[in-house]
Amino acid sequence: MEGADSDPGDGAADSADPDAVAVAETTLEAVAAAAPEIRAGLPGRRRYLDDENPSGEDVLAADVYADELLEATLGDIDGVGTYASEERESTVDTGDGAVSVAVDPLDGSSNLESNNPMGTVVAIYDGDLPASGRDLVGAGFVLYGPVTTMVAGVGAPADATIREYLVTGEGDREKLERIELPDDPTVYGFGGRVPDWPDDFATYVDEIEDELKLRYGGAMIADVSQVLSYGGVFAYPALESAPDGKLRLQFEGNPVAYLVEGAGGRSSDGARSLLDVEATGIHQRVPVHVGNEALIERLEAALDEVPAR
Ligand code: P6P
Repeated sequence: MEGADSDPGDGAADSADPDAVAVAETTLEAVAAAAPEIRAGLPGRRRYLDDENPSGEDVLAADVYADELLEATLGDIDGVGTYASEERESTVDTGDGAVSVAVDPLDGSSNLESNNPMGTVVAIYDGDLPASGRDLVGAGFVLYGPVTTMVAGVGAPADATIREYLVTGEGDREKLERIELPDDPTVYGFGGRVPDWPDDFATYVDEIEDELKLRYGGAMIADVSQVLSYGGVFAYPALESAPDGKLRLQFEGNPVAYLVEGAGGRSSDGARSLLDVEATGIHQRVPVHVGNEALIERLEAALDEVPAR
């Protein structure tokens, strides 16, 4: 199994508790180890259950399967004291560890029906939940695409080196490239419906849509993977019908902000880094915008007054 993500030469995670960083590394290894089993369980679990998750979304058999597998796997890790999931109303006490893991077991699971990419997102916080993104000591996502990959980093947000790994059939990680956002952005992808976008966001879209190619696939981590590969911007913005947007801070916003900022980009709720958004609940929603710094700066300039969060 491979060593820590933060290369000593890249400013190893010395501003986070080394014990918590070690737990983060173990957690990411465990998620990679579970990935082949999650992927193998998808074909037979494409049916919807007569159930909703705490965010009121329909639940697939695959969501429950991945959630239960991850709780069993991650809850056993020494140092992990709390397991939280998008699929569960409240946190699960898994022991006396100081680290909390927050997972979106299958981000974009509605893509199972159309056989489009989806993934598993994990955020590893040093402390109790809900937590600020500044308390992250690691984050990553597994992308179930044509091949299974993981994008991950460990350490405090400012210290993390973000890398891609190939996840082998045995659940090992083969280190690939360090990820740095390309300077010249190429793609954009925005959630919601045009009539539901506030005027200020629609103005921003008008401004950039002739410069970039539309890439939106309905699974945040697949769309963020496009941004990490080609440069650009992904957003699930505030909507007229949902002023806090759709995505959850603890399970989606914070980890992708950690990864994109670690890759040299920026994140924003419309006014500030997602990592600086106050944590008020484990299922709190937040508008998510991540990508190249210049595109995020133009977004923040285009938006009218954004409420303090
Ligand atoms: P919509 C998946 O359900 C998810 O939480 C994110 O992965 C994705 O970005 C978004 O919702 C897609 O939402 O409204 O386009 O189906």
